Amino acid sequence: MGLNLAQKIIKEHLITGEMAEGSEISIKIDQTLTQDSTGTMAYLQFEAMGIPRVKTKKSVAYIDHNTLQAGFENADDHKYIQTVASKHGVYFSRPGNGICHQVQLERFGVPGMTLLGSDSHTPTGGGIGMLAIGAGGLDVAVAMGGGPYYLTMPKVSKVNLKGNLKPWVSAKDIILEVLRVLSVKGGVGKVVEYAGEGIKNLTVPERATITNMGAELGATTSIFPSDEMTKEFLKAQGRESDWIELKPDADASYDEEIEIDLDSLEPLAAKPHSPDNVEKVKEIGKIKVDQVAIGSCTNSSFMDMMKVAKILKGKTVKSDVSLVIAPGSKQVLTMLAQNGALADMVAAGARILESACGPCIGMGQAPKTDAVSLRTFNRNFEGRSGTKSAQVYLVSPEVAAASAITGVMTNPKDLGDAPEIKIPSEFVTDDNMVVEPAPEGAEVEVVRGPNIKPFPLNKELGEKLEGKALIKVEDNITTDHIMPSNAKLLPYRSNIPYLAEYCLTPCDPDFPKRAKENGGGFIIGGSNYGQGSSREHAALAPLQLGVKAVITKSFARIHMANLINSGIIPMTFENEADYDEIDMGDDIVIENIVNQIKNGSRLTVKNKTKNKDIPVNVTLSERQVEMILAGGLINYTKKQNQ
Ligand code: MIC
Ligand code: SF4
Repeated sequence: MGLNLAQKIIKEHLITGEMAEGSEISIKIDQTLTQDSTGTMAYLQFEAMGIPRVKTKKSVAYIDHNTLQAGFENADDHKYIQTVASKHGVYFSRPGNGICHQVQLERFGVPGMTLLGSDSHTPTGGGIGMLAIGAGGLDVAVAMGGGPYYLTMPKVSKVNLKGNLKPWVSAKDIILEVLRVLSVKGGVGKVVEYAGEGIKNLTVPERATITNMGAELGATTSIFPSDEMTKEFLKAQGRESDWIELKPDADASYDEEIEIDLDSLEPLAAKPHSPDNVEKVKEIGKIKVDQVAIGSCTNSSFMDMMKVAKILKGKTVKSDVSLVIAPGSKQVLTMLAQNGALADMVAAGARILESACGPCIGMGQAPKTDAVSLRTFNRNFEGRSGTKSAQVYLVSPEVAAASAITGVMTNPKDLGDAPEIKIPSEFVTDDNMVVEPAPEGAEVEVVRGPNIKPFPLNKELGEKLEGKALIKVEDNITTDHIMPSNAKLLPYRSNIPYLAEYCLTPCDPDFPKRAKENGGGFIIGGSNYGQGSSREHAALAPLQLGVKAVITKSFARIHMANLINSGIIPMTFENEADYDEIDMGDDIVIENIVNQIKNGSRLTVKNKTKNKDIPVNVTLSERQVEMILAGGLINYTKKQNQ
């Protein structure tokens, strides 16, 4: 039996384990990326490992998230990242150079290579045929040091694209349709591989929109083949020599297959407050719009921006709509400036933001109370925009631009003929905003501002775990709930004690206080707990507050790995109905836990308040068992090196 694309790249990079679905494997990582909101922690952890120089083919540190300098904190973190990167052999992408995923795709991505990034949208690189995976900062630090990346051998799902997109329908609508079909849990444990006639006409940036938002499926990653289209893109980026052809074997098999008919696809939108709450734009109707935001790592390519510019040209943004546009990279912004499209946007009344994440991570542009905000982004979790009552809809650049002009949610088909945008045969390439690391052995002073605080470390697991159920939350809790991010909190990504004061506060403002008063305890959650971002702060903040274990119906992949890395035990109810058997405030005990964990995956949790034994599963590999016993990955590594 032949191999599919994902299996081929995994096979090439396999270090340990068997490529049997569900078993733990480890792979070699060729490239890493970090960004500034997860990067400080990743480099602090890298430094703690004591490895002088990164061992990857290329590691890049981006500054793209914390770009509001309301105080010294972000600027301090940037200086730390720049100096620590230089010292240890990491390229540094300066603020202004663009969003990590967009720049990585344009300038560094190589088909067939593996990329590990401390950001959940790292799978953007799948658009160019990379096996690109998002992970916690500590896993990325290990990979930078040349260590393997451990993951569960995924299933591979094939998404067969049939036909061709009709005018005004775009790549964003494809991924929204996949989300509608599969849901935000549908990709867990899977790689989503795109195939079929329909992929031939999709350009690399369009493919990247699709693989980017595959993160919202909970997938390990998403990937396209590397074909003529990929070659054209790399050639236009002046990197034709990086191209190789990559496709699945003709007799490759897949664990599941879905088909999407591009011909019948229509403009779609994800309604509040979940990326899979998808409906046709024409069915949602002409609701009044207050804000439109165009950009983010999902939709900020040159072609996306050109579509927007063409729609805006000669028009004026409706008087009660605020339109903000953030081109994804310096390359994109330069080209828009050179060809006049930027002038068309500005003339129409668009507010141009720097090439960075910006409003996507709540760094400015919080909408007004109860606002309807249309965004070309990838996440519309409640409150992520900075305004809890805002109604955020995720849409394509075409729908966004059309609606900015009319002031109501608009099916762009109503505008008449669609503009024709061709991918350029040559992009403007100038990597002058990427700083090369200092030569090996050179003296580099790593600058640490007062904002950088030591991160919490867990202890060896004791004989018994005991404490209160500190909080009980429902299904699909995101890391934005667990560790919110906004303009006020992002500056503290290197200060866990401060951040911990806000842990889970969107669910319950008293959680941090209660956790501290009780000396820690347990979190009880529903299914897909921890979906969304890769931020390990969503594990480190609970650790700081003394959380010992999280008991849920199921976990999202990256968050579960981050919990284990921190030595917090992820447990799942054997019978989902037992979720009802624990209430907030109940006293919980797990006796003899070390032996229980060593002897198998089934543990007994005693709810002392209700006098009830509840069976839970702790599904860990042997390596993860050792990590939990040692109190997390750092303690485990130290122990191994003793
Ligand atoms: C996000 O989109 O939520 C982020 C901000 O990029 C995160 C990373 C972070 O929390 O810093 C992600 O997606 O991993
Ligand atoms: Fe940045 Fe938003 Fe992309 Fe996260 S999803 S990397 S915040 S643009």
